[in-house]
Amino acid sequence: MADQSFLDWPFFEDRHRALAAGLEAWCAAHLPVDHSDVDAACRALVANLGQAGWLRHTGAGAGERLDVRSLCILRETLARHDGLADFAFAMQGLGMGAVSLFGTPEQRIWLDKTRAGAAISGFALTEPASGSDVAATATVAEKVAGGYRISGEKTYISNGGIADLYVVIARTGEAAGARGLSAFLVPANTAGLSVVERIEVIAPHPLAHLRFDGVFVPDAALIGASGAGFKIAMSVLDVFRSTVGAAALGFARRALDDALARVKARRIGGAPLAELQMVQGHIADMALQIDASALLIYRAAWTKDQGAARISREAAMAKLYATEAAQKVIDAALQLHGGDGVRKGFAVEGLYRDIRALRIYEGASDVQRIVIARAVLE
Ligand code: COS
Repeated sequence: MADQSFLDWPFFEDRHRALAAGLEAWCAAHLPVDHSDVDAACRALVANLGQAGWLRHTGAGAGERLDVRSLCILRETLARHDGLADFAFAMQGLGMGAVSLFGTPEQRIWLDKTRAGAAISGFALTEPASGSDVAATATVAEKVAGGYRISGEKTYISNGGIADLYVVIARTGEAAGARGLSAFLVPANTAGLSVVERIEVIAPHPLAHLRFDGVFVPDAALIGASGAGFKIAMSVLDVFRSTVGAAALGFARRALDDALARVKARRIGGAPLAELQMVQGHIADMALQIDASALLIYRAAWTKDQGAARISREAAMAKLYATEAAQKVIDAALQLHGGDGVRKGFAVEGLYRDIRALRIYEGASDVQRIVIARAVLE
């Protein structure tokens, strides 16, 4: 059982401790799942997480607010048990983040479905020629009578291929660059929207390249104000970037747990590996990086939950530090496993693949450095 002492920190309320205990019991009974068919596994995970009530936390209906500490506890715990379960959970939040923060009552009806596990969502932001540079978005939403026609390509879209709806960022042209984008809610079965390619990656999950070929959406599909798409996307990322850090933290805690079991059981020269000072040095560094990650993540989450309008700096620090630290922790855990570390069937082998993309998606590490530096220089 991973260290839970962080739940005594002043960032948390009793409801968070109850949430962590309840989810821990659920995870022990239901995870990990079979990953051999990731589409089927993700569909089943969304349905099961929805039925169990955990997906309720991924969205905010009218008069509600996203509780970022709960999101982080949920992601950390799910990731510790099964990376795909964390993915299925997280995407319901990221996909619908714009609706939770800025949606109309009519758009929020979709939230009832995604929060119940009855619909799957995706966030269509990245494009072939604009990943880090959102202001360079080329997908166009042309104003026509009664709505918009969206044309362009989106790539690396998580849940692409299995999603029931996407939030799409497209250029509406109110101004050049960041000030000329808008956000739209687009059901996946809308005419002209197609999956061009399914993308396979080192930690398999549903991922696709999408094409929008004159996709018509009504005026009611516009989320927030026209021209506000960049700020909407950034506000969503402000909330969810700390949760990416939390997922990395969950992976790192699992790696440390497995490394501890290994070095206590495995003997060398007649004594457990754990008695070697060089091994203890690794363990100390791993534990330190885990606690530092947790402090940054829950600082960011708590700050947002206290009502801060923007937590760009705190969220960027949490994501940058926690994802980079988790990579090091997992690498050390793998090393302590010797040959077994790279062998399929050992959790550290999967964690080694699971962690890598977290240093890239929702803002690569160098983007986080830009965000932090700008905030500090201000
Ligand atoms: N919340 C609200 N508003 C924000 C914001 C935030 N977190 N971040 C920026 N803004 C506002 C700025 O205040 C600015 O407003 P004004 O035009 O009124 O001054 C506007 O948005 C443009 O901001 P900025 O000048 O910082 O835009 P840049 O193009 O320089 O943004 C970065 C640069 C790299 C920070 C941005 O493009 C980014 O985060 N990229 C990574 C995207 C990403 O995570 N992609 C992965 C997608 S996987 S889902």
